Amino acid sequence: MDKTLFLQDLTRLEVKNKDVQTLYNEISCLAMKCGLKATQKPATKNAYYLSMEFLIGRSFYNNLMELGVLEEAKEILAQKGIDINVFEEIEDAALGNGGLGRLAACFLDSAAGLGLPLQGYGIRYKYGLFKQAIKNGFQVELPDDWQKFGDPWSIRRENEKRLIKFADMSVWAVPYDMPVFGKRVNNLRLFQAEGNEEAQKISEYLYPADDTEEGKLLRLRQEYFFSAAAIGELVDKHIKKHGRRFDNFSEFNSIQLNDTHPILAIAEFIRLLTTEHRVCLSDALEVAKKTFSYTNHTILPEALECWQSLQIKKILPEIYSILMKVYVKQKDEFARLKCSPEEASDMAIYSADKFSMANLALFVGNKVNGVAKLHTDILKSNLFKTAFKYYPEKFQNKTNGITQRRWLMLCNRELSELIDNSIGQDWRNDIQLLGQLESKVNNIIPDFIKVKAEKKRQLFEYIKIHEGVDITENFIVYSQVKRLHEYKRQLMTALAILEIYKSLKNGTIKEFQPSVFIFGAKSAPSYKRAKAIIKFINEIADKINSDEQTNRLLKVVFVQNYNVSYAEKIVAGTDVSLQVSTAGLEASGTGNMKFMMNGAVTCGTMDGANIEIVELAGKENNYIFGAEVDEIERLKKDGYNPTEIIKNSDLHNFAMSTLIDGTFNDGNTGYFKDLYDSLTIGASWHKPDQYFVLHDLQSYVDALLKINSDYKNKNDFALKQLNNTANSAYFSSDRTIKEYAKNIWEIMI
Ligand code: 26Q
Repeated sequence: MDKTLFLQDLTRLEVKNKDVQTLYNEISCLAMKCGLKATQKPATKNAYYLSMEFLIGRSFYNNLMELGVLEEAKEILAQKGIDINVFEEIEDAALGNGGLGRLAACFLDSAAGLGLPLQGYGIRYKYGLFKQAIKNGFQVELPDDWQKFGDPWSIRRENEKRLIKFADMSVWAVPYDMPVFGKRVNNLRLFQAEGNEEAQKISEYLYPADDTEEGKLLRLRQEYFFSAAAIGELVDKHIKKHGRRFDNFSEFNSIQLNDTHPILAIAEFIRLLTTEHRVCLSDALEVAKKTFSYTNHTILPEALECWQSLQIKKILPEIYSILMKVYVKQKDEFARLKCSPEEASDMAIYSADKFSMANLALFVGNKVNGVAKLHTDILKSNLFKTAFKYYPEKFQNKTNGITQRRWLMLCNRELSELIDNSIGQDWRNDIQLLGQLESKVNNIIPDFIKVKAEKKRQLFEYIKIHEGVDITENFIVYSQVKRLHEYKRQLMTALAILEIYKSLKNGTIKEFQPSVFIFGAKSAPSYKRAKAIIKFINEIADKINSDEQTNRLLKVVFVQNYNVSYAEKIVAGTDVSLQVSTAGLEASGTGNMKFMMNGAVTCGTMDGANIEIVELAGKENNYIFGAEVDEIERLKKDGYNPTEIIKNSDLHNFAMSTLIDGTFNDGNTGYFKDLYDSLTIGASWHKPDQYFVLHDLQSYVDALLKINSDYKNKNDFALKQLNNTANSAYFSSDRTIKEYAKNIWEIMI
C-alpha cells in the first residue's frame, strides 16, 4: 500500500466550493486507488463467508484507519479548513439488522487484518435496514437510501454478472466489490439484482415483510439469488483453474454458511455438479460434505428456516428434485446408522412437506458451530441433540468476537492512547498483548476516569443534538442497545426504571448517583409487541425526563436512529452494559464484548458470552443476577405463575399497573394492555411471561441499585471497569477468526 501516494493526492486536492458529498467521494476514491494498488500473492485456499447481512456501517474513517492514513488525513484536511468529522453526515451502510450481520463485518475486518484469505458474499440491497424515527413515541420506518450520495467504496463488475434462473423469471446478479483493507486486501462481493421490475425487487429491501405468501417467496428468491450467484462463480473459477474435476474442490475452497439463510447454496452446488458437470450424486455429496460448514446464531424456533415443498417446487423445481434426492441418501444413511423413527424425523431434511435448512446443513455440513460456549452446549444437548449423537465430530464452538480496530482504536482513541502509554503500542498489532494491562491497572485509574468522562461528554453532546435531551456530566451511563426482542427483555429494564423512579419519588431510595438509561433498538416492522415496548419506553422517558422533582437524578433516552455509528459513541461512553436476556436464549451477544473492551461493567444474566466475560474479567468486576439456565428449565417444567409474583410484591404491582391504569398513553392501540396480558395471562401461542421478566425483575433492580451505590467509590468502580478492558483480548474477532481458519476452514496466512 502506497501511503505517501494518498497523502500527496490529498494534499493536492482542491477543496474550494465543494460540498461534503463531493469531497467525501473524491477522498474515498483516492483512498481506494491507493488501497488497491498493493499486489498480493493469490491464496492457495480461500474461505467464503455467505451471509444475508453485512452490517459494515461507515467505511470512510475505518478504511482510512486500516490504510494507516487517518491521523495524517485529519491534519491535511484541517490545514484546508475542513474538520474530518463533517463526513459523519454520510449514511452508514446498514446492510444488516443486528448481531449476525455485524459479526460478518467484524470477521471480514479481522481476516484482512491478519492476512487470512476470507471473502464475503451477500446482497447489495438498495435500501438497508430502515431508518427509524420516533413520532409520538411510536417507531416509524423511513427508507434507508444509503447510496444516495454515491458509493465510492464499491466497484461494479459488469462483465462478471451471471444469470440466475427461477422457474418463472431470470435475474442478473451483478457483482459489486468492496475491498476490505488490512494486511491483505480481501473482498466483499455483493450482488445486485437486475432485469425487469420483478427481478430488481430481489435486492431492493433487507428483510421485506414476509407475512404474506408473496413476501415469503421473495425472501426465498433472495436467499437463492445470492447463494446461487456465489456458488456459480466458485465452481466456474475452479473449472478454469483445475479443469472439470471436483474431488479436489475442498482443497481450494471452504464455504461458511451464516445461519440458515444461505443454506440453499448446498443444494445449488450439488445441482450444478450433477446436472451441468456430470458428477454423480454420491460424489457431489462427498465434495459438498468437505466444503460447507454452518454457524447457528439462535435457538429460537421461528428463526430456523423451513421452506414448504410447494414453495421450492414452484420457483426452484430443480432444487426441489435435488433436495429430494439428497433426502433419499439421508434415509439410506439413517438406516445404516440404525436411527429410530423419531431420531430420523428429528434430523430429516424433509418432513411434513417442508424442507429444514438447518437439517440440510447438519447432514451435509462438514462442521457446525455455536457462537458461545453455553450456546454450543445447548445445541449439543437440546436443539441438535440427535445430530450430535450421530455426528459428534461435526460440532465445534466458536465464541464470537469483535474487531478492536473499529470498536476500540477507532471509536475510543482516548482509551487506546491511555493503553499505549501504559503498555506500549504493540497491542495494536497483537491484541493478546492487551492482557499486559492487567498488572498496570492500578497506575492508571485517574487517567481512565478522565477518559471515561471525556467519552461521556462527547456522547452527551451527540445525544443533545440528535435527541434533544440534556444530560449533565456526572451521570452514570447504563446502556441497552440491541435489536428489540422480547427475549432480550428491554421491557424488564423499563419496569426496573419505573421502580427506581417510584422509590426516588417516595424517598425509599436515600442516596442515588445521577443515572441515565440509554436505549437503542429497532423493531421488525411487523413485530407488534416490540413496537409496543418502544412506545412504552418513550412514554416512560417523557414522564421521567420532565419530572422536575427527579430529573436531576434520573433520565431515560431512547435514541431515534440507532446504527453502527451511534453504537461507536455509546459503547465508548457507557459505564454499565445491560445484557439481561432470559438465560439460554441469547446465543452470544457481541455488544456485551464491545462495552467490556471500552471499560464498562456488565450488568447481566448468565447467558451467552456474558458467562465467558465474567469468567475472564471476574464476577467481582461485574454484576450478575437472575435465573440461570437450569432454574429456567425447572420453572418451565414445574410450572411458573407470574400472577403470584405480582400479588406478592409492591414492586411488580406498581410497575406493572402502569401498563393498564392510564399512567401512560398508547394512543388507543391496545399495545400496553397486550404487554400486560403477555406477562400475566399469555396468549394462544405462549404461556404467561414466557421470558421470565417478572421472575428476574427484583434481582435486576437490586443489581442496578448495587451498581449505583458502588459507583460512589469512583476509584474502585473505575478499577472494575479497567479490569474489564484488560481482560477483553479474548473477545477480539482476531482470536475467533484464527480459530475458524485453523479448525474449520484450514486456510493459512
Ligand atoms: C429468519 C427467518 C425468516 C426471516 C428472518 C429470519 C432471521 C433474520 C435474522 C433470523 C435471525 C436473524 C438474526 C439473528 C441474529 O442476529 N442473531 C444474533 O447473532 C449474533 C452473532 O452470533 C449473536 O451474538 C446474538 O446472540 C444473536 O442473537
